[in-house]
Amino acid sequence: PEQQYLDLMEDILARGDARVDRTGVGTKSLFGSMMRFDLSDGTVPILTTKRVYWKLAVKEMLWFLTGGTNIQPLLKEKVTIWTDWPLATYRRETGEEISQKEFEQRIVEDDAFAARWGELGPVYGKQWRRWLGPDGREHDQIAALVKGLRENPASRRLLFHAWNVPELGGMALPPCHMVYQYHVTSDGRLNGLMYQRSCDVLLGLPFNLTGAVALQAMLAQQAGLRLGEFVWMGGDVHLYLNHLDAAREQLSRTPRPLPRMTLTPRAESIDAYRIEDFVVDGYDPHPPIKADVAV
Ligand code: THF
Repeated sequence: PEQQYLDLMEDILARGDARVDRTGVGTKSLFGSMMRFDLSDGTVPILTTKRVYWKLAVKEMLWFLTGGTNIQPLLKEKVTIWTDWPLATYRRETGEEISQKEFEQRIVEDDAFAARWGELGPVYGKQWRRWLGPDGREHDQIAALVKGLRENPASRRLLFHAWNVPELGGMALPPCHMVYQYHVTSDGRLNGLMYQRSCDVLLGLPFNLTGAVALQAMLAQQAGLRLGEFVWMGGDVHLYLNHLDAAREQLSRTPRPLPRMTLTPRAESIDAYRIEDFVVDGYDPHPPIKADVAV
């Protein structure tokens, strides 16, 4: 199963179109890709060819589910993967040469500072939990999804979406993993599909896969279903040019068996999960591979 990821990486190295992207770093890019992971045996695509900090990815997913869009709660949980964007804004607007550490500390300790500088705009959490309708009413897509899975499992409308066109301009970054759709089989298994319009294969994708399967496991538990398949689909799928050596290093490694993820006995709602509820067994990865994120 992990081989699909390595094949994708190799394919991008071999055939990717080298082009200049928004960040100015440059990428090698392919368009249109799919991977499928069978979750029914308990395994999850937490990659083994490098260490994936899966708790960070699950904490990020739990933060999305809170509906939050400020990085302060993430930083309180020691998740620093979203700091770069508010930090760049802060430096640009104030001209102050603050270090990342110092900026993060101020966000954590100073609520007013966090409110002013830690906000990402109406990103994932806002759209998932509080999509604003034209009549001023807010739509909780996640609550509607859980209800749909329980009451109407044969539905073909079990999905949620983050590409809220009129609000895109206010977001620090428009959503990358923008649609999640679910499907319940006749024997009570939950299949999930995530569509990602733009995918940083080295740094982002391992996190995005982990977050998506953690969400699928929570949804399955809430709806009394077992896990089926997870399908990932990518649009612009790329390796940043400063990640090519890291990718080659990862490709030189042999995948090990995927770990298993279980949830401790049932949280009473989709909002009640904590990081302690996620148990990953048999995770024996190769060493981490360091790389810088393009902002
Ligand atoms: N922008 C870009 N260029 N790539 C992305 O993957 C990405 N995201 C989110 C938003 N914009 C993006 C941010 N997600 C890491 C992981 C996920 C991120 C950003 C950064 C990262 O650096 N991971 C390191 C470890 C981090 C740590 O230890 O704190 C790693 O080695 O995995 C995709 O959703």
